Amino acid sequence: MAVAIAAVAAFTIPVAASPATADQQAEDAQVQIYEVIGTGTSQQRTQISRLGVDVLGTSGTTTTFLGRRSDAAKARSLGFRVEQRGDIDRTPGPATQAADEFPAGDEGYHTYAEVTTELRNAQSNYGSIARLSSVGNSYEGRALNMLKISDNVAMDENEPEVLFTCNQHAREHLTTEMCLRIVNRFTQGYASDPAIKRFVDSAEIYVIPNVNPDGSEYDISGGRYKMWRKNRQGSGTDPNRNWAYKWGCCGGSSGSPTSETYRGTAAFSAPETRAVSTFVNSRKIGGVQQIKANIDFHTYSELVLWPFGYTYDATAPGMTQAEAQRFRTLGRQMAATNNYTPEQSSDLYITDGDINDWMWGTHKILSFTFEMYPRGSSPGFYPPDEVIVRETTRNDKAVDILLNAAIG
Ligand code: CXA
Ligand code: CA
Ligand code: CA
Ligand code: CA
Ligand code: ZN
Repeated sequence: MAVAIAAVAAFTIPVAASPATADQQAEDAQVQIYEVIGTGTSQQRTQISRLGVDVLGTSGTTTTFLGRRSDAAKARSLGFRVEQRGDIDRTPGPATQAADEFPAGDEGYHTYAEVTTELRNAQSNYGSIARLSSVGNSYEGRALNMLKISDNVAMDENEPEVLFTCNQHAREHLTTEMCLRIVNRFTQGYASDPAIKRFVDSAEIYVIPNVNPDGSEYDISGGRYKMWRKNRQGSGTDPNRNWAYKWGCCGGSSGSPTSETYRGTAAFSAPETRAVSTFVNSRKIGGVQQIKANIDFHTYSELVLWPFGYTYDATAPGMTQAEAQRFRTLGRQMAATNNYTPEQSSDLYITDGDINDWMWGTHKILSFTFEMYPRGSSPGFYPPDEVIVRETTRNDKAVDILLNAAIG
């Protein structure tokens, strides 16, 4: 409670307060990386995430977050040891400018334009099994590209559907590469690999490589990374706190627009989550949801997560013991193939308005989050492009397990 009041005060008081010096303002605006020691339990990590700071990841008993000096002070006042690690320069560039490339040395990553080109190429090279569309537009007007992969791709066949989503969080660029890996594997492998052919012939696979293209373009604009997480609507909404199932219910998101976990003004106030959800809703045909399974890719921490995020309880209204067991079994099977750690997402910390809770809570879609490489805070969100192949192929078997679960 005290935290929420402080957050509100931070927005209302400065109007009347004596003006801060330029130096003070610059220092306040400067976000820094902090490590909080002694956060080995989900309750402790939830305490940190409830500060409204940007939790970058957790490793053992240390949680790394991005925030201001005042946030570090709040964590200390909760009794944690907090150490500063480094700081971030977010000098803004023009909002809608396309980024030509990733920062020097990381050109192997795909910009939004490069992703679009890849998807167009997939459609033109494999037109009978790959079809490019868009589920809508981002806040700044970028098409939210989606590639469908299936035999008879132009037809809506009676086949189980599976959705892969990537890049809800701007700086999690490795996830976009994961979606491109899925696209390339299932198109290029179709003619030669019988296992791939079986998946493509018996399912309808949807891939959305950039759920948050405005954010990821902003993150790489100007030739250096900005550690940006949210979309680019106002001060930014956290897409993964903006989904409509128990939105804002449980202290797992923030009502403050400058918070890194800002939930937005309403569920689906972000055009990006709204568009993806409208697509998913449209796949409910004759009362039957066609999409059976989903992986939403994030970085980092090497985790396989499942719902619910809003409660520590494994069972809840809409999640029976048998259903929870199904998530656990499937999550563990997938994690056994990529050596990630499997757990219910609230074992990490409480979230509300996340994608998995909505997919399962609203549509009974088996929805997982994969937090990809690395396990710990180095190299964090910005692994060198040399690791892309290794860290995306690492999930091939897990993706196949999910497809098999959907095909049944
Ligand atoms: C997460 C993902 C899905 C449900 C609950 C929790 C973790 C995710 C987040 O906080 O949205 N972590 S991340 N990628 O560092 O932001
Ligand atoms: Ca590139
Ligand atoms: Ca088909
Ligand atoms: Ca269908
Ligand atoms: Zn994320």
